[in-house]
Amino acid sequence: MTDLGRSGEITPAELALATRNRGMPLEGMRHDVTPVGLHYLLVHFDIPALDPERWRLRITGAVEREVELDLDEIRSRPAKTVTATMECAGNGRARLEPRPISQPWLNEAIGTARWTGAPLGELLAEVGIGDAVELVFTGADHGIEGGEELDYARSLPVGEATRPSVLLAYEMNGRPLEPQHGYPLRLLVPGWYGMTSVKWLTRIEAVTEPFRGFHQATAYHYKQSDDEPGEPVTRIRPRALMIPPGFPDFPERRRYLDRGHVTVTGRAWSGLAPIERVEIGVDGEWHEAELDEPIDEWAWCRWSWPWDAEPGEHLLACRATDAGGESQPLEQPWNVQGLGNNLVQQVPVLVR
Ligand SMILES: Nc1nc2c(c(=O)[nH]1)N[C@H]1C(S)=C(S)[C@@H](COP(=O)(O)O)O[C@H]1N2
Ligand SMILES: [Mo]
Repeated sequence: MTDLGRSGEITPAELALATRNRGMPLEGMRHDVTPVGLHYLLVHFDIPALDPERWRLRITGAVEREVELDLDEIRSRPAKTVTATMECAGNGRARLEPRPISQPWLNEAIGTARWTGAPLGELLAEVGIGDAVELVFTGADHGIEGGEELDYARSLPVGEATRPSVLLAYEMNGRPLEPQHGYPLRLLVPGWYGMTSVKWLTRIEAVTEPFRGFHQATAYHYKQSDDEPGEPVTRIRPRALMIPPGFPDFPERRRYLDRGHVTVTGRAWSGLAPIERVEIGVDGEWHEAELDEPIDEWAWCRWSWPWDAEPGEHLLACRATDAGGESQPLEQPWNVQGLGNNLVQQVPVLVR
């Protein structure tokens, strides 16, 4: 295995997805907060063109009081800023063999942003959601997926949706959301894989039965075959990634570096529990990295490890463990949709 994942023909559909959506180049991990243009991007259908003057958020369904809010009304509510690491549930998909056909991520579907918005729980307390079990979040984007024509929509149990860090976010890194990241308003659910944070939000519906829409009940499930229901994908599994050290060649991106002292650095995160430990592997031998404090409750932490690099070919690896004891596999389990693949990253390097 190399750092570039599996071979096998890339289909035209995968290539089209890969050119529309982008990953964060791993050297972007040198920033605590990812510049917006480096943050990963995933859009299923087309980016909607929403006029902020005409745009409204409707809160409907099993609520005591239905409301329709414009952007100024949401922006004038008490605001909160949360720095959160977001990761696509499909990150690592292109390493699976056989490779599920969807966005072919290797490692780079990640980013950490400072999201500002109105806490959702406070708004829900005002409209009253008495006997609702879930909230359904619908985006303005529309398309066909799984043979159905639909809007992008996902639900969350009430207890998760009302956590204090869950935001109706209108700013990313101190500026209005860019069109591709959900302008004018998106949901932000720290700790959960990215599909939960619905962009271009137009409707929140309180429901008394679990939502069965495609993006909730069929997509985003861990399964071994298409005819089993599988387990829903929820929170982000632990992962550590390193900034590949040295310099690359083009176009193969093999890594080269000079012998002697090298500080190997990267980031680690988990949506399940705080990161407790990061280990660095050199040719199969593991060493303890030094871990910094996370930059916010739901954001990644920086780690570093001093390496005295000897000439020759080496295989570097890194592995995170969180406070719940969850870690990363060395052999990757496969699933139909290619989700939650937090296989240990391996970076072959040539030391001169
Ligand atoms: N409305 C809508 N929301 C969406 C999506 C989408 O296609 N439409 N993609 C989801 C997925 S799969 C991910 S990983 C994140 C990506 O957020 P980003 O592009 O801002 O990084 O948005 C989620 N929210
Ligand atoms: Mo995603």
